Amino acid sequence: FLHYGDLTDTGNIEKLINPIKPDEIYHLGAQSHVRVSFDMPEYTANVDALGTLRILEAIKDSGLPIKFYNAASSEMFGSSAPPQNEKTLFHPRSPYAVSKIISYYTTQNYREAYDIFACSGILFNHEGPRRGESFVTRKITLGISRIKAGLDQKLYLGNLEAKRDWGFAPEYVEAMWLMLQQPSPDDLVIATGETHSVKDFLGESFNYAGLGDWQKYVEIDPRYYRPAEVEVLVGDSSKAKEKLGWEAKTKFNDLVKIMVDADLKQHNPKV
Ligand code: G4F
Repeated sequence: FLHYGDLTDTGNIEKLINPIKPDEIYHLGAQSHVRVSFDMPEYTANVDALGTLRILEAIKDSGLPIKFYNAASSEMFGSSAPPQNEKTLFHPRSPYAVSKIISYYTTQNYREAYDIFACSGILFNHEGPRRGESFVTRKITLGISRIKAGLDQKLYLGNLEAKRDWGFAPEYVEAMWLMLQQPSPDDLVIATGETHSVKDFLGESFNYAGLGDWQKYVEIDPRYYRPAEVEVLVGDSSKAKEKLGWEAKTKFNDLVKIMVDADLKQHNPKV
């Protein structure tokens, strides 16, 4: 059943939790765009940092044995050297990352102070055909399908040198669920352990779509640069492997194929 809610509205969250009496809460709500967080830092902090606090307060006050999953983020590691794991120091590079660090420590604090079964998943970038259209992987695969359909001639992007550890979202959702099925709550890194640049994604996807050299189609638009960038993310999820038996199955090349195929179907129904 779809209930309406708002992470900035404390009373509304309390009014939802008490009658629903959920066994588990997967808290994925956020202003999740890193670039946008520089334009709307206060709103981002209100939703991403205080939103988590509001849910945890409501859980505490309800007295119900609710298990809580908090979506933390690999962005929290920022400019800390890779590979990044649960012991890596946070060095945030955006208002989004700072807000996620607050949500991470709030979750840890409610676990320790009030014995709430509360975990944070530190998920590295997870992608797929349902990825929002303004995130770089989907922007590229959607751009390819629009170029192939004759709707666009160019694709405008920002920093192509950034490297990310890109995995397949459905597998990451399974990891979230597994975290709440454990005997005790813990914080875990979820990642593939591989890293690729935006340029690598362009090369692989344009080639797979049969368009050839991506450089013929891509232009740089400085509007997409960020005031501070996260250069390299590579996750070490060996703790998740040991505790959950979880490992990423879909690696970079297959992820690119899944996303290109899905978007080509959208604009080229015969493909
Ligand atoms: O796809 P992105 O916007 O993802 P980003 O910033 O890594 O954040 C995503 O993953 C995080 C997990 O680590 C989540 F917490 C967060 O909510 C979000 O889902 O950008 C990836 C890289 C960046 O370095 C960016 O500068 O791609 C670069 N990039 C280059 N051109 C671009 C573009 N990013 C976007 N969105 N749009 C561009 O045109």
